[in-house]
Amino acid sequence: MVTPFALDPQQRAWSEELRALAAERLRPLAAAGEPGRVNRPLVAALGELGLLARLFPAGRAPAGASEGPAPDAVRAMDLCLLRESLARECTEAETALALQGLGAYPVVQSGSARQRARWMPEVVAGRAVAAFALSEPAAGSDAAALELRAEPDPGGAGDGWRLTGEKTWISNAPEADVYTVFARTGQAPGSRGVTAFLVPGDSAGLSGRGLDMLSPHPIGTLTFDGVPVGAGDVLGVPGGGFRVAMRTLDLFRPSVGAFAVGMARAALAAAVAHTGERRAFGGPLKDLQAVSHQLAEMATRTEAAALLVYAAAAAYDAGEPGIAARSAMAKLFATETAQYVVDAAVQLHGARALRRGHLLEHLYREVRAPRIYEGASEVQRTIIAKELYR
Ligand code: COS
Repeated sequence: MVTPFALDPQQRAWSEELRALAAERLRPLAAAGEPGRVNRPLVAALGELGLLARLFPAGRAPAGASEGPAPDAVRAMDLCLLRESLARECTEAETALALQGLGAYPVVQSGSARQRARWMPEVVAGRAVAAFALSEPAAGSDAAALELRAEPDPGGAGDGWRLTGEKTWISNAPEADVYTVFARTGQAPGSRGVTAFLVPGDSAGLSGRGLDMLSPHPIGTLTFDGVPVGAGDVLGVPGGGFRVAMRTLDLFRPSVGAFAVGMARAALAAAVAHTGERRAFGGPLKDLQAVSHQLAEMATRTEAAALLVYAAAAAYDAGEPGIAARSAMAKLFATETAQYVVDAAVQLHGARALRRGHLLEHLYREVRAPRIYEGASEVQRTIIAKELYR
């Protein structure tokens, strides 16, 4: 029997298929990649295997999407199952897929037919690499404080701007082919004065450099030195950029939770295998109650995190109210849980888990950043608390 709290048989079968693809086809490509650089063969494989097409089923939004949400353009549950399943076998593939999604979803959600036609087929094929550029040196958690200036372009056709300023901690920068960039147009304060633009990576005046971060994928800064953009590059409407960003994060936050659940499941499976085999004090480790209770706690919290993620994704797909808070809860709980589970799995393995190249050494590095990006745990609590008083 399938209950509302379980994946259905097709979803389970698809998850298994994805894991097999990740282990057999994507892991070798990930292993051949250069740390800190975009792995283009990996992104291309995500296209060739049809995984990006599953993420963006139409490659474009339904008619009218530029005025409002396009709920069937991206299925949150599909996004979550993709991310969880890939993460169990190959976090690099997971992240490459997620960044294509995060960078290009604003085009599906708020882009014009021309913008979608220009970029989505390339993104879906894995030929164009996308990125989401919101954070700045002085605007991380407080996204509405962003300062990148979009000033009317006196030399332009009359409907253009020039972008001047800096973005930082941008995944896939400076190598992406197209960026969703949030800039300040006009004098309106805070979130009201923000506009989203689509900026090609080879735009005049745009440069960047990589940052040496705890991350296998590239993260960098972008410097905008009078980068020209026109009315046709606006995503949505001028002044509507903050909503574009927040609605994108509403979709992606549960899926960050799904990434975390995938890592937690991988760590738990490793810990179960190890404690079943490793002998100490006259028997397998699992026979020690301190060990078995630890495994039980890890399994219980992972299951709870998965259920919260699936519930938030299902609510998103059903168009239910209160999505911002449910999204925030899923991300908060799952990322904090994964940190706990991976750390506990390391402890159960002892020194061998810290050897460079061990699965848990890899997961221990990978599990930290999701508690910070797309809104730190503290930001998620702020969003949840705000909803309580709405
Ligand atoms: N969907 C649609 N609109 C939303 C929204 C959402 N989920 N959340 C906020 N908005 C709208 C609000 O309705 C409000 O609109 P009005 O001015 O018309 O009333 C506007 O956006 C501002 O909202 P709010 O006052 O809540 O904004 P704050 O400046 O208080 O910021 C947080 C809210 C903290 C939630 C936001 O800054 C944030 O998400 N920070 C983290 C940023 C982040 O995740 N960065 C990671 C980058 S990607 S790695």
